[in-house]
Amino acid sequence: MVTVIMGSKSDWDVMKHCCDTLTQFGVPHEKRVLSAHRTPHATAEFISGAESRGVKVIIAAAGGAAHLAGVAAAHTILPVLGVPMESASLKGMDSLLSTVQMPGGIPVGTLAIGKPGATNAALLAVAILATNDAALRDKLRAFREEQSKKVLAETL
Ligand code: RP5
Repeated sequence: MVTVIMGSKSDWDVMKHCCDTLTQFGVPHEKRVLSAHRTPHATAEFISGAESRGVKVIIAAAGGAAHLAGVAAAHTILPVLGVPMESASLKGMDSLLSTVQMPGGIPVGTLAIGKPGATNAALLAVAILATNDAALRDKLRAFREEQSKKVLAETL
C-alpha cells in the first residue's frame, strides 16, 4: 500500500493525478490532508503507524514552507517521496527547496513541482513496489512501451 498525504485540500487538484496513477496500476493507497505545521501531532501519529498498516511508500505534497515530506521522513524508515506544490508567491521554488534540502541522514526523494511531480511520484512508488512484484513490473513495462509508441506516433 501507498500513503498519499498533502498539506492542504488545495493540493488535491494536483495530487489527484498521483492517486489516479496509483489506481491505474491497481496500487491500493490511502490519502489524507495533514499539515506539518497545523497538525503536527496527527501527522506524527499517522506516519508513525504507517508501517504497521502495511504501507510501503509514503508520498507527501506541500507548498510554501513545505516541511511535510521532511517531517514524515523523520517519523518513519519507509521511503518518502516529496512533491513540491506550485506556490503563488514563488512559483514553487520555495516548496522545492524546502522539500529537497534535507539534512544528511533523513532522505526525501524529491520530484518535480506540481502535476509532473505528482504523476512521477506515483510512478516511482510503482517502480519501488515492482521490485518485489513481477505482475506490477509487467504493468510498468507495458506502460513505458505504450508511452514510447505514443511519442513515436506523433506527427508535426
Ligand atoms: C502548505 O501550504 C499546503 O501544502 C499548501 O500547498 C500551502 C497553502 O496551504 P493553504 O493555505 O491552502 O491551507 O501547507
